[in-house]
Amino acid sequence: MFQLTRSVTWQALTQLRQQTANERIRDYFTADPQRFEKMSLRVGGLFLDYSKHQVSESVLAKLLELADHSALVQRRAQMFSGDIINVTENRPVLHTALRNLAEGPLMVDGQDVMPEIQRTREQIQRFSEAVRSGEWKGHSGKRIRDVVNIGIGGSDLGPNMACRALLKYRHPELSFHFVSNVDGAHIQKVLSRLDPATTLFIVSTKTFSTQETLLNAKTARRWFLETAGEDADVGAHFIAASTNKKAAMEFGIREENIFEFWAWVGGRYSMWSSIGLPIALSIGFEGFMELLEGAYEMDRHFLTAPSAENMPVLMALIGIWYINFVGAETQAIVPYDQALHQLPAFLQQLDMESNGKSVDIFGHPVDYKTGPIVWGQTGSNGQHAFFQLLHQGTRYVPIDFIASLKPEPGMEEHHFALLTNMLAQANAFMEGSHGGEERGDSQLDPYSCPGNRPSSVLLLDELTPKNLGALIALYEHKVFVQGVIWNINSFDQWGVQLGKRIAGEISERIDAQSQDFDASTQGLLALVRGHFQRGAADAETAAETASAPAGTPRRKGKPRQ
Ligand code: G6Q
Repeated sequence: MFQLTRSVTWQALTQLRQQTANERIRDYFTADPQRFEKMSLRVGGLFLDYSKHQVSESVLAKLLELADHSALVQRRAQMFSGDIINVTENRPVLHTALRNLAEGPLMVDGQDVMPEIQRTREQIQRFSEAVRSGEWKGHSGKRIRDVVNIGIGGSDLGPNMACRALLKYRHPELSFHFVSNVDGAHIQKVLSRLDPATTLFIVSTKTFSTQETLLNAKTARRWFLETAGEDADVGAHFIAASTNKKAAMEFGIREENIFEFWAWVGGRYSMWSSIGLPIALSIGFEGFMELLEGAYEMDRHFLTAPSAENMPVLMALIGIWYINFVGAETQAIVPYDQALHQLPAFLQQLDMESNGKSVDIFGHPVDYKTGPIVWGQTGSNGQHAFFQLLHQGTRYVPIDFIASLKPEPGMEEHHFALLTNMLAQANAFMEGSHGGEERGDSQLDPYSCPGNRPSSVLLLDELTPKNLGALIALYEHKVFVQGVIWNINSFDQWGVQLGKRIAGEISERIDAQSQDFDASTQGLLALVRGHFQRGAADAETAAETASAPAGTPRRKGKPRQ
């Protein structure tokens, strides 16, 4: 059986790491004045500079060999053509079909999926145009002014991030709100500002069974019925994006207002589907199509460019270098663009849910690190906060800086400051500083920043729907390539499913006082129970147990009543 870590290329990369560990990135530039030209590339409106990495030419060549020896070409072709690559869920993975703008059929299981994708696109177009023009009326004849997306995880983060990123393209008479958390404070705060007669709720849930979303949707419907309409009016204010038509109809949503999508669209890859409806409502259907077009262009690039010139492949390989050979645990995403402030959260889910796996596609445990911890915040804010650790701390954190070049009219001075701050940081992370040198003391000291810390700079010509589409598709494919090289399934999420199941079981059994749970969970449940059904008695008992010294035996037999 093939073992990645025993492969010749992997071993060679391990050795290369030992040989190059003390090399300084800035010396690569001295040795090769062409490094920036060689290690940067453009795809459409995106420009990537990957020259400030601790990656020498020989390391890069070996990383490319790793990609060549992987199943990348085969698995990429399989993904785009609808083969079942999500093996644990027995599904194809076809978010790329949602933005396929080519003519011709795409056969999955003997069926062309393009006509139904096209039908849903047309439904999104008709509906978004009706709402935006005011033709779609609420129950009392007023036009819609507020749109509330109720969804969580993959049914929230994509449209949420994109609507915020593209805020400047938003319809001036529509406002958008995203409710995800089951904490009632979230929906309460949103509802408190709304007029039910002019509000449209989109219940976004692939399965129509996610507890948080259903509870928020019920609360919204109750609020609507208490403050405005009757049961018969619900249809004018509630629509759904879901694969589960039956459950959506049982909720009271009219069949014609259920926007379909398919099991082969993973939640975190679903903003290109009906889950992207808030985007179409906000920026218009044409803008939504531009978003798809940007992603489609990135798909074509990913499919056709040789690995050495392939943006997602290069980003994936550099990530693998840091994760598997340098030992970095995390990857920072730092957009120098306030409109992209939700991007780190979106990419965190995309990457960590996809590649947070520890068995390979055959179910065997892997003996190498997989997906990194992805985190981040906008610059320049981060400079005044967590950047300190990145400059002087003991961790090694590769950074993706992301910005758009074009300033907003009237904001040139701000934009110039924003971009120069970002470039200054990328430079400072590489160069470092030697406080001691400045004070005539060559020793490393508390004033010194060691430098040699790597970053990529990703520049968008402008933050347009098209460039955003390309940017998101770029990261989707980066994650995919890493998953292929690690030989893991990037498209299931059994950890998320476990959370959903256990939450259901715990809430079902809160009354039954089941002993199926561990002592800690039972003790804590007793505290919770005390606040809901039967007063404080159980809580007190639980608190006694909780405060008992370690080693105090717990009562056996029937759980406490
Ligand atoms: C995404 C995950 C997860 C999912 C949510 C919401 O890939 O599967 O984040 O999107 O749990 O699920 P529903 O859309 O089914 O409500």
